Amino acid sequence: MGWPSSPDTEIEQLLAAELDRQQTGLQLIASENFASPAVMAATGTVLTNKYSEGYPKKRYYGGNAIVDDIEDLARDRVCALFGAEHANVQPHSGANANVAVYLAMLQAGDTVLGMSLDHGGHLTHGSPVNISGLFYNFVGYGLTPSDERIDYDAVRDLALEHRPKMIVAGATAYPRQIDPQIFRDIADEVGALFMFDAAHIAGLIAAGVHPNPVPVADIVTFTTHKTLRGPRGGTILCREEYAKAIDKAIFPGLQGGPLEHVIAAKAVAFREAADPTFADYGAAIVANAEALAEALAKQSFRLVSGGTDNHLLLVDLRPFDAELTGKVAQASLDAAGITLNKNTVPDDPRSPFVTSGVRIGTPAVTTQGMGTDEMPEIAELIAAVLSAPEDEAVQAEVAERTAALCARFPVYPGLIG
Ligand code: DSN
Repeated sequence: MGWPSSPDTEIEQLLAAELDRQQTGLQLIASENFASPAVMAATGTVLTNKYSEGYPKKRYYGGNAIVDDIEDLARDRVCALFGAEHANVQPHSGANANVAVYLAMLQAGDTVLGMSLDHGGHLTHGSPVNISGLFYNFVGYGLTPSDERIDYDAVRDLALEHRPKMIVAGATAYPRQIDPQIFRDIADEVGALFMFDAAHIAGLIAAGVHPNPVPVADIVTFTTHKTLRGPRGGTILCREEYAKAIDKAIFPGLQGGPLEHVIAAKAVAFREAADPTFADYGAAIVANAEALAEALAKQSFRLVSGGTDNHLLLVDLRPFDAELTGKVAQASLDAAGITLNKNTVPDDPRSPFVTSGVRIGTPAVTTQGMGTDEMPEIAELIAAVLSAPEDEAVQAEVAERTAALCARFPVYPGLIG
């Protein structure tokens, strides 16, 4: 039996609508990006048909000689990109990558230091509703109130007090550079393992814009679809001594068959990130974030920590409008074609479903070619909407201006869905 001959018009229409949404609106979610046509093409290949549990040369099913070459290429490329000894490119997501590390390196109940979610960490860094917080004894560290930067002294004090088996660095809503060496020194002082979750900044590291944690961390995890601009998925890099345990934790510990079409796309993305132009891209992401921060500050928004030195800004809305919540801001900006996410600010009195802030990222707009000249206009559009968050006429007018701006920077010319 063959496949149905009629096209799936329902899905076709939805894909076309999503392509239109992505191209006519501003994509400012800090963890998103536009993958290259080559990356997207690799995900749509016959590799989706193949089962390949195991690892190159050690598979459970036949027919994997070519898949082995693809996975080896992905592993070699990512090791070369970051200077790593071993890579596992099979994690389906960053969350899976992190949980696999815990499974490999910890026993249930072990103590781990991680950045608190409400200070910019991640669910998998010990949130009580996540497997990390349910199975392990995570102790949270956070920011110094005065400058809203990681309180490294407190990290050291907590490490000395709790003697963790592992210290996790990395964040999802932290606009500043993270110093891997300070974490390494603290981990060494207490005999802990050091894991760096580089999900948000992997692209900035590959571009040479942020320090590479690989030489000092025992294990580095990241997603491939954020600043790194690859397909959705995760990767783990580690020292050779942990390779066996990490591989075993991903399969058979946590996952089944790897997504080899995604692994091929990861290989494509790793090659793209090794291209000399990627360094310019990484620098442009940060320059745009700085310019956007400056422009938003001029519109009376408060930037957590006073600004940024990575790809994201955390905006405290309260000085702009004490009544305006992140939830309302996200919805009204969405209606104007500006996509970002509500986010708690440090010590936010509002819940994570409401929040007093929004998170804004520049990786996607930078990919489409916007530069520092466009950032004041983006800040102006955001301010116009948030000055009258319930005003549908303002939203409609800004949606038109947003579409006009985006039309000058087409992302996928010729693509129809
Ligand atoms: N969802 C990602 C982010 O937006 O930061 C983290 O997993």
